[in-house]
Amino acid sequence: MTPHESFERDGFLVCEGMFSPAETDRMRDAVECLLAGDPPLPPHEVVPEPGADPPRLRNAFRMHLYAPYFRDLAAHPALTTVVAGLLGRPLRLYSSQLFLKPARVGSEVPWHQDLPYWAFAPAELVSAWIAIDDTHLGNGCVRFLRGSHRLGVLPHEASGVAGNSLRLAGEACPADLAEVAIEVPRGSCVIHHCLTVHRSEPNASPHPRRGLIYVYMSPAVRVTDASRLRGGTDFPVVAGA
Ligand SMILES: O=C(O)CCC(=O)C(=O)O
Repeated sequence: MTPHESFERDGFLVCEGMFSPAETDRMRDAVECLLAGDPPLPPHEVVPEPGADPPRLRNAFRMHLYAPYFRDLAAHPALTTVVAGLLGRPLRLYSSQLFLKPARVGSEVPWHQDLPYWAFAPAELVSAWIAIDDTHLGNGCVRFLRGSHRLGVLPHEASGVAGNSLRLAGEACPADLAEVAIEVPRGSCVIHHCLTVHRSEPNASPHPRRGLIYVYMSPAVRVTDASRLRGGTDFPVVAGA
């Protein structure tokens, strides 16, 4: 089965070891610099971990707008070759995000699809989730419902969770889909469709579980409501035609 066929079947694609240990160290260092305020991110681009003492960040958004390193990394050929194979060219970057899941206090991410957060059509966006740390059941690895990307946009409701304001409503998702927990070594990349239902549990471990995410869009994607998009509507091409 080709990576494309596997992605079409499951709604996600695991690419173990996409980045070398040295590249992953560089990502980790860039994340740690960012957390130390270099470069500074505006307050509206970060979300603290609720109740953490001392304070910890839960999320950062759109780092590529503030830090050239994160902008350049979005165009890394290892990433764009696989993603353009799924979405086509020219490949555009929508956003970048950090899900930092700090040691012991990292909170859950409720079941959700990504597209209901955004204002795009058609549903031809994917998120490339890069593991800065090894991920496993004990530190809140991401979990997908296999095949859920074929269900269309499901009803969501307010979650009350900082950084993840939406969750799947009630019984929106059929219970017979298999939940797949993604345990991968650092440097791996897991790509998921914008309609694939996913979640993660709290991080109970003594180490952070940091995920760096790039969201890419196909050439066909258009904005349906610009007022709902933070960060503007200038989407850089990261892999040309
Ligand atoms: O990193 C996580 O725990 C969740 C990530 C997520 O929700 C996403 O990539 O859309």
